[in-house]
Amino acid sequence: VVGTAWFTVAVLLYRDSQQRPAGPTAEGLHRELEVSKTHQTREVKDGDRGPLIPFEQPKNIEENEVLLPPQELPGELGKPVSLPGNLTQDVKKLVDKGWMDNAFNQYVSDMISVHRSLPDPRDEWCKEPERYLKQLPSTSVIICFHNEAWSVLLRTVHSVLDRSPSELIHEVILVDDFSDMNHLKDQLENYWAEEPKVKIVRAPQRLGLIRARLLGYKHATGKVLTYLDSHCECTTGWLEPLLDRIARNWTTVVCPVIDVIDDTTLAFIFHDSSGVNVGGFDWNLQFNWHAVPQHEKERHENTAEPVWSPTMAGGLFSIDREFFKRLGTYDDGFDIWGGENLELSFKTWMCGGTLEIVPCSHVGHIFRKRSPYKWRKGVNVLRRNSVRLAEVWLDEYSKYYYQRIGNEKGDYGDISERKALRKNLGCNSFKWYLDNVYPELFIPGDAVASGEIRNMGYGAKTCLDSAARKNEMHKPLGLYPCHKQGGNQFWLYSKTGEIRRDEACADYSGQDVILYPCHGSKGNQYWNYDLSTKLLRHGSSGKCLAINAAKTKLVMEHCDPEVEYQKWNLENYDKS
Ligand code: LR7
Ligand code: MN
Repeated sequence: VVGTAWFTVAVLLYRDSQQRPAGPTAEGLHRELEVSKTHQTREVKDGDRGPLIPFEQPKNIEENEVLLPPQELPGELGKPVSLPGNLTQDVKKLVDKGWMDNAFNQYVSDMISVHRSLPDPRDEWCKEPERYLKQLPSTSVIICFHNEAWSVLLRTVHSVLDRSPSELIHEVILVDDFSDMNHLKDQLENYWAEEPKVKIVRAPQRLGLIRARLLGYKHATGKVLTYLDSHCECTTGWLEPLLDRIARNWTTVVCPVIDVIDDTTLAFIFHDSSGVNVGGFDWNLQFNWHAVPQHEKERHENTAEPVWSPTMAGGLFSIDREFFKRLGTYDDGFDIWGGENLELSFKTWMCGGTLEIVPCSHVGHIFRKRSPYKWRKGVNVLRRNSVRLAEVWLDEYSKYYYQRIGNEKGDYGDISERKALRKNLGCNSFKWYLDNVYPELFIPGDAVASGEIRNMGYGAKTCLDSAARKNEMHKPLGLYPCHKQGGNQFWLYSKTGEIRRDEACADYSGQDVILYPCHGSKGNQYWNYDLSTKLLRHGSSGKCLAINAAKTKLVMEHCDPEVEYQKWNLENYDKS
């Protein structure tokens, strides 16, 4: 499941790169030049730059100062940094170790200033002086880490201190979740010894990110709490638009736009506000991104205005401390990673709050392709968290998640306190949430059949099988021996004749039967199932779905109700 989770993150990334324009525009470049003018000199501190690949320092400058021309320092203005091809063996080893320890290019990060400049990604709309309230509450910034790289952690903290009005930063709380890397011990304390705003809290044992955040919460005294991952970079003006929303309404929970910091080059890839996405989820209880839906677009005159989002990604958000408390903070039965983002999203909406993404606020995050740290052995942590989530918040809809995990709930501990919390808060139902906040979501109960789709030929042991994730779109739909575990063999046959899971639909246009994003207009995604013949006849081609004799491949054939390998059994087919 660790693999699954990481896979999903990679998929999210892929999806992002598909939906959002990449790289700065001409206007962006113009803004960059303006930024560089304001960053001509800067003090150099310990840890500012890794010593590994030194660059030429200009001569004749005052001690402790570097003349910028920022574009000549590696990574300034968020530019990509690449290593030369002719690295020595020793350097190569260091580069590999950096990747091993962190699942991103630590070596390259170490070359970049922990105060590096970034372009200002804001829309002009965001910069109008009257945009934000004059009196904003101050925030505790809580950053949890388990074994974070030195330069990356420092850059996160400096980006907060360097790019926020000082009076709005009540404190920065670094929660060390029982790291064992040496640089996170005395070296970290010494580094921040003279910065009164930065406090370090140490977990007595490995808590996992959710309980680590709760430990930060216990120490925090600011009016607002702002959570960040430990590998982020805040951009100019990131904080005011977040605090402004909370100042206007204490039950509003806000997220910045999460820009991508490339895991290889550390390039900061920002997105303009017209490309903003909102959060959703699928019935595997995995978070995903969506374009802003039409009904939400219609509420706005400008794309930079805050948008309502059904869910949050999880790591980067601000919330009023009292509101967080009222919502019962997080479920402290959640371990290590996952599910807490949906828990907080659902209860924010269901219990009287609003969740928004604020396009004027941009924070970068290093997206990784795998989890670099240890998870618990012998428990499926993510599933356990998700079952707790489903039991407490999903009402009768929890069954759709359980179908996806073969109805194997496992031991999920005691949830009575969490149920009592929900009851005492008098929260709305999950149905209310789906109807009012996330009407776009496909509800499996609206399907005619749900479960495996089994071919009747060659002993009737073969099922449709695909992970059906974003990066499998346009690839052939697979086959595998039926296993009765849900997962990649769980399909829905919709009222409109789609064979689908989440947003992937079986699609045939004359070549292979592939997965394709569901488009809802029948055509190549329309399959007519005849319960008496058990044939699945394709709409636009009139051919029938079948398997080859090796049971390795789907084929489309002239329909023949006499052959077994054209017949299919759809689980839980609703005959009414
Ligand atoms: O045991 C742990 N203890 C920790 O303190 C495990 C992790 N952590 C720290 C870790 O060092 C990091 O700072 O917790 C933070 C989050 O862990 P990541 O970076 O491994 O998580 P992620 O970025 O892959 O995952 C996203 O989903 C998580 C679900 O539990 C959390 O909500 C993360 O905060 C969240 N990250 C984001 O929302 C950033 C954008 C990603 C997207 C989409
Ligand atoms: Mn992260």
